[in-house]
Amino acid sequence: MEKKTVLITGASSGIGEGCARKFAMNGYRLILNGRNVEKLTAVKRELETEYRADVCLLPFDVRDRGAAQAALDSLPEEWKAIDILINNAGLVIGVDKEHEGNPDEWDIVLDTNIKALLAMTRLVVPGMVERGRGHVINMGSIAGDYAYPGGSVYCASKAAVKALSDGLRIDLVDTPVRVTNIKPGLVETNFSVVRFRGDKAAADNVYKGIRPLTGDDIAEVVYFAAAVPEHIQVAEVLVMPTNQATGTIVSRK
Ligand code: 8X3
Repeated sequence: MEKKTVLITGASSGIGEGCARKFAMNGYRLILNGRNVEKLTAVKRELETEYRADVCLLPFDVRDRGAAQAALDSLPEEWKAIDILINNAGLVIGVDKEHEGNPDEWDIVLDTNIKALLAMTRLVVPGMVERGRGHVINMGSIAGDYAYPGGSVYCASKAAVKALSDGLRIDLVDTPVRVTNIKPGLVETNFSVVRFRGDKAAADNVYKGIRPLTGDDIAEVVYFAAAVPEHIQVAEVLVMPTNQATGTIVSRK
């Protein structure tokens, strides 16, 4: 059987890296996007060595639509038929109140989490429709279900990911292309370090007294959504640690 091709944005660490590993061990061909070429190269080496995976690196900043278009155009012909797009790249900076936040940081968050996701969808999905097969898996968040203190702009961005996922599912309803919104709760990655602007102690505090999920745990769920038979569309998955109940209710020991 011909190998399927998956494109993962933000694949150099965290959930994206976990997804890269999971799809590599299941025989997919991987196109890995990120900004940190060194880290992407290390991931590529690991996947080639451990799983003999075919890996193509596509480093660019997802916020740069021109760079995204040029990168996709530059793919060798045999890599262009993308079966699964995992729109994973995303971030948050700061825990400021909405009326006290930094507009330049809002731009980075909203441009990455919303506009870049939309741009990647716009670039990749027409090919899926044309080929009559494909799957878009968006990385949403529990944060998109309800706002929490210090999360206003980030929560808004993830609510937008839910709306974009639902909208795309509506727009593709008469095609075989599936759309999934994965909504993780507490996952220990570099995410909180970036949120706290590099303050590692503050980041560690987020996961104190609870066993958080890992990027590999989320990859299990992403892969499940991709691997079920094609007549099954996993529309949404909310996934969190056992001792987390909502975006704000967590039991810590
Ligand atoms: C990340 C999960 O709980 O920090 O999307 O909002 S949370």
